[in-house]
Amino acid sequence: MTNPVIVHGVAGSPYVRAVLLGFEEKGVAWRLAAMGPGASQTPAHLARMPFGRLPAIEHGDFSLYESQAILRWTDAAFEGPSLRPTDPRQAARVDQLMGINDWYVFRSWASPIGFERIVKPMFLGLPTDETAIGPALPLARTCVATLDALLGDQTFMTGDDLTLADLMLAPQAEFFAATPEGQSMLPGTRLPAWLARMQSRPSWAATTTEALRAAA
Ligand SMILES: N[C@@H](CCC(=O)N[C@@H](CS)C(=O)NCC(=O)O)C(=O)O
Repeated sequence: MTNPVIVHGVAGSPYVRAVLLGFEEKGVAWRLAAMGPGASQTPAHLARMPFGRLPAIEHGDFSLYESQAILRWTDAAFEGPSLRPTDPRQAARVDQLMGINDWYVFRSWASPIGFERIVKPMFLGLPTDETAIGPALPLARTCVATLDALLGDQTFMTGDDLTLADLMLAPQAEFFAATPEGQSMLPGTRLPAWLARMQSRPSWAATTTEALRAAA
């Protein structure tokens, strides 16, 4: 497969990074079609992704949005190491973790906490709204405790092998770990060591914000 998957997104977005990690781990060629500020709400992007979120991908005449779907398609459509176990219980655990990512991790670690602490002050020039963070702290703590318990002493989230669950969760974890709330909640759990294992992979180095900006 020589034509690259076109990924519409921005460098630094955890969801965009999750799908890029999937392409890297499978050895699939991709190209980031970098979007500018506010571009997610333009008619051109809304035609690709009616909910105005990132990423959306195109491959030949096939287009797709929703990161879980993109990751599952990537795993099923391309050669390379399998990123979803065949064992039904382990596969169910992967699906559970991907659901936890979308429903609980994103809604606390990423938005509001990461958005208020990192995106607003560093990228939008706006002050952090402290009142938005407090209500998210209980859910953020539940996410930390739950993911730590599910990880346990395993290498990856569901066992010895890297899966789609690791690829979705690790970018969110790195984002959260850069906030004061993450720096207070994560130490003492097994999550920092798991994140370090993810950060040591070649796929991680190939998808940093710096690497994406250099390739643009
Ligand atoms: N359910 C979507 C969520 C994607 C999402 O929320 N992406 C964030 C960036 S990490 C986004 O689009 N934020 C709004 C924006 O950047 O304009 C998916 O799984 O792809």
